[in-house]
Amino acid sequence: MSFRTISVIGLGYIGLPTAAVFASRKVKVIGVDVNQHAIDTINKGEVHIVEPDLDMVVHAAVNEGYLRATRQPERADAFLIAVPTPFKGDNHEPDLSYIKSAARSIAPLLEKGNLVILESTSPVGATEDMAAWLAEAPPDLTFPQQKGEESDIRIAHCPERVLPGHVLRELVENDRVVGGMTPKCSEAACKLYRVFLHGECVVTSARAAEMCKLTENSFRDVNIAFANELSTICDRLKIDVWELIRLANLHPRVNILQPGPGVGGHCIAVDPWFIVSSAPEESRLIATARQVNDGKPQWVQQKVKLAIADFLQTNPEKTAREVTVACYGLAFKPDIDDLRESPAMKIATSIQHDHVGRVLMVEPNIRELPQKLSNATLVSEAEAKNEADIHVLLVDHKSFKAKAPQSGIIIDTRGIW
Ligand code: SAJ
Repeated sequence: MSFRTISVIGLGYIGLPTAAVFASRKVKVIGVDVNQHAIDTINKGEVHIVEPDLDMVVHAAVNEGYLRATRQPERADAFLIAVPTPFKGDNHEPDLSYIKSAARSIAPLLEKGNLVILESTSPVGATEDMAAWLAEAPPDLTFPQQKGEESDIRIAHCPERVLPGHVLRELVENDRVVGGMTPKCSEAACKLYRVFLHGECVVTSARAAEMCKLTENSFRDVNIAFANELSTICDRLKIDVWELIRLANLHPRVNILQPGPGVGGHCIAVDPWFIVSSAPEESRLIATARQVNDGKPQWVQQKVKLAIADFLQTNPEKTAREVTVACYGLAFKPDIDDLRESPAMKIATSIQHDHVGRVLMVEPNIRELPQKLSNATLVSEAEAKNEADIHVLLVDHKSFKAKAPQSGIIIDTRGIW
């Protein structure tokens, strides 16, 4: 099996860097997306997402003719599906509609010997579902669920595990869990990733690979929930949680993560629900951790309300309308511009909604505030530090660490001031 042409379906935070890295190894890559703006941007050699150095790699890949983006899927030797898998409804059921439509869009193009890899983080069983959707179209091809090792089409799940902000390095260096529907499917997938991979390809079943990815993110979520719970306990007991964690972490077998305003992003706050929804009675700890982390923004909002009340009590000449609140950081984690699923955004939006006085926003990584925050004002860090009465630190961006505000009440959800 040789891979002269690879098609990557979904050109987002995972698909685009993956497509660009394959193309940088001089493999012809066809990127497919439903977003016309993304396609036009990529075909100009530019990027529609922020990730360090990605612009350079995409620019080179497009200019040298190895990467091209299109709306319509085309024939290829291997297809890599990297589309979103959000959840839906109150029970946080996984929404596989993007995988389904990606699978159905490539099914009519499949040819004997093709490899299809699902990279999207998925609930256990999703690769088998995808295989069934792929098998709906071509009547003359066989699939692993029907013919095992003799199948015409190879199918595997190889979850991405890269950290936003470090994607290009981690794509190449991280070990890869490769879950083929059969051993030959795994072998084909490993061969494909070895085009650029420096890490190991570790082979398992598709179901174990699905569960492995969910486990990694649930592990982190549960551990952050422990830190977040400690922070609210310490607040009640009047203990500095940051010092406490530093002290406890001196123990050789203790490694507590950092509390914050909640858990954001599209992975850690989502993936644990896929485990919970497939085994609700057994996933008590994982579900509770989700609730602890999801409850943290509200706890911070309450702290802000109490701080405003305190401020008014010590400054009786002022009315609430004359109190200025500043929020520092809106992104879902430090030193990125991604505001989606951000607990900081949730808190800032509620402050803007509840507070009658001025609300200032400091976010050095964006140029204008999103629509949701249209009643607030985007200002520099220095202006906020000069003008605000209440300072709410929500994201530990590097630039914020230099100096704490010298006056006013500080609510530091990250422990840097
Ligand atoms: N956070 C804390 N305290 C901490 C660490 C993180 O509050 O000590 C918060 C962050 O501020 C952020 C959220 O957790 O709001 C998630 O950030 P993150 O840096 O932990 O993870 P992500 O979502 O950027 O990327 C994760 C990674 N998974 C793990 O580290 C197990 C990454 O490797 C995955 O590829 C990615 O999810 C994904 O795509 O699934």
